[in-house]
Amino acid sequence: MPGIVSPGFFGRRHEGGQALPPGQYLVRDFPVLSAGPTPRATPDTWEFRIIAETGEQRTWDWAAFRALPAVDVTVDLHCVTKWSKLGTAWRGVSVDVLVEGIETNAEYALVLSYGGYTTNLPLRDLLGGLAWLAFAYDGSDLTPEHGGPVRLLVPHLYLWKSAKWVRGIDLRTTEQRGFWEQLGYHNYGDPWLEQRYSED
Ligand SMILES: Nc1nc2c(c(=O)[nH]1)N[C@H]1C(S)=C(S)[C@@H](COP(=O)(O)O)O[C@H]1N2
Ligand SMILES: [Mo]
Repeated sequence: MPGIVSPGFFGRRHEGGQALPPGQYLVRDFPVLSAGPTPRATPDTWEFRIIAETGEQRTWDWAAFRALPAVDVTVDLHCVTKWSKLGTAWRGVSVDVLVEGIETNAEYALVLSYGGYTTNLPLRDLLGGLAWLAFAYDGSDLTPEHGGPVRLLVPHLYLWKSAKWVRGIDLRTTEQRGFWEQLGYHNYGDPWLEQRYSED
């Protein structure tokens, strides 16, 4: 008899019918992983900037950012250190909304955080409803240890791509590797292909 177990219960299924990418295990808590101290970024000083390869820039302060249309998203998180958390609930602004109308030929993005963390990905992986600037988690303001006031959320890639304390995105015609990518993590980081390290 269909419909007894909600299909959402185990999280969204990948094509293979699995909820968990290879090599991952489930956690119920929400681990904190930061490469350095938690930077002080507060709404009164927070700014977010997109810079295109042409030099065109857009900047939002907190009020302008929060005036943008926001959406609720429920997604699964997969960390390269092998924990996965299914069905996490966020509220944020789609990156599509921020990039809309910017003239660019860029194929690459370098994401910049307060505190100096960076991560890189193809620009198309930030667009088409795949990525958000998240400011709330589980119905509350995003806490500093999880990247508040705002973090990037790119759940289809390993979680190191989801930069906490995000402050900007550079749109680039050439690729520049970010913090973990320079240290030997995979350049793309698809959890379903187990792209953990650069040789994977
Ligand atoms: N700015 C910044 N963003 C970051 C990190 C970091 O050290 N600094 N760590 C990354 C890594 S490796 C992971 S697994 C996730 C962890 O997010 P969490 O602490 O909310 O679980 O944040 C990612 N984003
Ligand atoms: Mo990570």
